[in-house]
Amino acid sequence: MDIFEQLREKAKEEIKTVSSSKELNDLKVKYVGKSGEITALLRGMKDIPAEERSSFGKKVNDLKDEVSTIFDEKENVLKENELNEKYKREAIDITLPGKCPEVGNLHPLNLVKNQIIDAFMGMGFNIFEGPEIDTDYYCFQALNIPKDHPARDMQDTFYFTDNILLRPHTSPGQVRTMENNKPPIKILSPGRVYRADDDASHSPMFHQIEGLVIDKNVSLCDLKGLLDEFVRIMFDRETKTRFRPSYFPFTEPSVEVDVTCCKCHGKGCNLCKGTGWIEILGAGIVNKNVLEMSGIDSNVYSGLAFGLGIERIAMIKYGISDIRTLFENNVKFLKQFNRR
Ligand code: FA5
Repeated sequence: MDIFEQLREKAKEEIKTVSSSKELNDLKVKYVGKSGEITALLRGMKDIPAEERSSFGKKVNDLKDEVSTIFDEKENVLKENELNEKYKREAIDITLPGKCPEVGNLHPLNLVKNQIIDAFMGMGFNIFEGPEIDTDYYCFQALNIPKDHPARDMQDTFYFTDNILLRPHTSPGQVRTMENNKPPIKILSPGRVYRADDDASHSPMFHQIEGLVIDKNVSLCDLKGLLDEFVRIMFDRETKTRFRPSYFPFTEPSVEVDVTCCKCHGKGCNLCKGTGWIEILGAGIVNKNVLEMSGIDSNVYSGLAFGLGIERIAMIKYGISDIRTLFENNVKFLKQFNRR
């Protein structure tokens, strides 16, 4: 084999073994670069006899072209392989579900509060929000609970001074509304209330919604019809109500309202402590003393009032057995109430 053939075969063999564009480029420099082995042949032309120089030069150029073509072909193959590898690495499975941004949702207490408000707004109630820090007069005295009355013990209370306290119920809203409005009155007063309570069904801070209707001839019958309809809207048509005689100084007569347990439907279970019933609110016909103290003529007007605990309704509706779960803000718990 002459030098040309030897170089051609050597280059071909080496090109075959190359597996990346970088290696191929290095090899190209080695053969056809400025100081490459084939280019070196041209520099040696001065030693070739003059009559052979032109055919030698042609052979070198032919070899250079041939080897360059092999490099180009190999380069195309390598580029295509590298591109295919890149496509494989970056492949996207478009059938996979997309990543949704996390969206928050309403706290279960707000969900239930809104449902309760919607139910009563549909029956013509308006909203009045009273202050969370209130006076002894509005929290107790104007509600027919004088100083040292034993009924104050039912609501063990947080005081700032002898006269200023965190309201223990939303009933002061009744008084403020009656003082500032003429009958007919139909209001709901939602808000936070505070008591020195703390167990699985009693929280030191909880939420109530007060309802008050003042008009001519308002009776216990109206109260029963109103609350029956509310229970049917909030729970389901199968849920029954039970009115138990009770005592509140600001209503006469007074009742407590129970609903059939949502878990056992009245059979008796751990949630309803075996009774089949769960208490949701206190209510009654507004005491004449309260009407008079607030400037309403009790010979012309009568009224009904009720106060319900939002946590209690949420617990019944969603089968929550410990009230504290509602305030721990465990995200796994809260996500269950996402209504999307
Ligand atoms: C009252 O607070 C009366 N003001 C309700 C009322 C209004 C009666 C108008 C008559 C007329 P009671 O203390 O029972 O009543 O509380 C009402 C509701 O609040 C209860 O049925 C219960 O659902 C809820 N509740 C009471 N204490 C707590 C507590 N510590 N934690 C969570 N919910 C409570």
